[in-house]
Amino acid sequence: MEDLLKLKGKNIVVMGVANERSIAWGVARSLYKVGANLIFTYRKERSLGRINKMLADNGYEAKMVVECDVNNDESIKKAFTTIGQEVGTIHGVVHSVAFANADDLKGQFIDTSRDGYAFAQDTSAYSLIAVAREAKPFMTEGGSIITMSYLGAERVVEGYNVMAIAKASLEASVKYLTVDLGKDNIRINAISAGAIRTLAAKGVPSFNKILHKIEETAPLKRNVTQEEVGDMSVAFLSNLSRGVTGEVIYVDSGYNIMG
Ligand code: N5H
Repeated sequence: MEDLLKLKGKNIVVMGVANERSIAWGVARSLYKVGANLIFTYRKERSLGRINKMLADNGYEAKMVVECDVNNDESIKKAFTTIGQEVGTIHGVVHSVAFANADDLKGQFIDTSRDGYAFAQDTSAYSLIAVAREAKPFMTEGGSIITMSYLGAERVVEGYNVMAIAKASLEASVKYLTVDLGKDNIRINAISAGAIRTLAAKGVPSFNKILHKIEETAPLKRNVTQEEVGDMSVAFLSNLSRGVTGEVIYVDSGYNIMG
């Protein structure tokens, strides 16, 4: 049978696995199904422990697990150099990382602090630019980069506040990065995932209400899963999407198109 995906044996870097609920873990599971080699990056020691346990529990093997603090240029450079030297060629990167101070997610948007704004931008949007820059020298066969966004980048979603501005930057960064990466046949796209119960969503009081509204309103009348985002990610990382770059695709049961 013809291999349409061409992901077997390809080296894909997955950034942002914190636990089983992480979207990045959904992407990893889908990538394992199609035979990719995975390299994970983590920031917290606690995440490293969890990743190793999750790999063992599921009988998966990672090619590498590497420390990477996306707030630090040196750390990003070191991580990708280490990966590049070990695996040779990087074929894809999954950027599934974001952070905003809890204080800036509470209360009114107008009260967003200068530091909190900068930190959310740095972690959630600038990090993609820095990662693309450091991955590029090792993506010598062309490749694909994906990042995770959310509807709040486009529309006012109550409570998303400082994160919304960071995701708007992230989506614009995807578009601007296409030009520099395109010369080397590297594509970059974003997936705008529907609401999924992850660690990032923990402690959000309105979260159940949001999930309910989606069940009622979305054309598919249900919420989406990490696996569904994972499968769309595989499409974006694979040869099937070779003519697509600079897109934001919604994996949200169609919720975003409803009036
Ligand atoms: C409208 C909503 C609900 C309200 C907004 C949620 C925003 C979440 C995004 C950020 C990334 C969450 C965040 O940084 C939380 C931290 O302040 C505290 N949490 C942590 O430190 C945990 C332990 C670590 C693992 O978190 C991170 N980020 O490292 C949006 C929701 C309907 C959808 C949603 C939840 C979107 C999204 O961007 O994740």
